[in-house]
Amino acid sequence: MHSILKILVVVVFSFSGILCDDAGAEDYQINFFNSAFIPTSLTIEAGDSVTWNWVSGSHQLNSGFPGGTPGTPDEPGALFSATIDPQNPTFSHTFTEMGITIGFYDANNPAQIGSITILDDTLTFEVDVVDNSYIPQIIEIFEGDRVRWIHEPMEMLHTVTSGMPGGAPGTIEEAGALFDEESSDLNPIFEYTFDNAMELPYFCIPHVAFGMVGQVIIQDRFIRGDSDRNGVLGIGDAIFSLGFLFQGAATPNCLDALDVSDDGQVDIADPVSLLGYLFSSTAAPAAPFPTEGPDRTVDSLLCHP
Ligand SMILES: [Cu+2]
Repeated sequence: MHSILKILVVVVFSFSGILCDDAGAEDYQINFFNSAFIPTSLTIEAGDSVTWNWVSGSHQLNSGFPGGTPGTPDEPGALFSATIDPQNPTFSHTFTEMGITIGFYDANNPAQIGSITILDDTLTFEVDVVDNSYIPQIIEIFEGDRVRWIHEPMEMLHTVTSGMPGGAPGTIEEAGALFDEESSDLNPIFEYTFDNAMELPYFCIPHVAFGMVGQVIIQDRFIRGDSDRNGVLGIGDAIFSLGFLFQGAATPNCLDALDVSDDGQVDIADPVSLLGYLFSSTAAPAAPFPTEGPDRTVDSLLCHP
């Protein structure tokens, strides 16, 4: 630990001036006039925040809608409630929900309604079933993503069967444990959503002997910079990274989380940027940050649980 702290001190002083600024999360502004919000609706990503700014009038900002269903995000004030007036001129909220629209309104003037739509950050990946192969044969996705297998027209009958022949019963390798679907002109599209991180082999029952196998690598969603995977960013993450880089600690399962700069490699610049963010208010880590999410930058780093 002693030598790691020395490295820390050296890197903070040597590099803290040269950090670039590509922030992950955005802050959107809504201005609160006497009887209008501008803008009235926004589309944002999870982890972004929205700030309401007082311009005129006196307002009671509530999340939800007037009369919204109790127990849902539509319930008045379920997510936030704030007075916006000259004494309380701004209010900010960071949205971590995903794939939903959240309403807001002025309880002093309930006709004044707005909404924030938070995009879903999942994707659908396509695999072609063609020429006795799955193309691409290996795909790397994140929890929550979908894979769509598309049967090439006129191609002979195949299957998309999870696991492997003789795979251990009761495990994901057991043949057909998760899915066993015909891929044919009659059933040309099969789609599956992967909710859990794992490395899943799959195969074609008629053609496995000819090498018709594939693999889906489902990665864990993560927070960039959270090297030790405890859910929060702190000096421990920088120490963890330096331990891996310079002290021979075992290779972490989620190397992606260590790549603070998202340049596809883990190097000294990563703990340096993290320390800069923590102690010098320099740029925040690239997405996914500050909430867990997928890394859509194509690189060789993976995030396993
Ligand atoms: Cu086949």
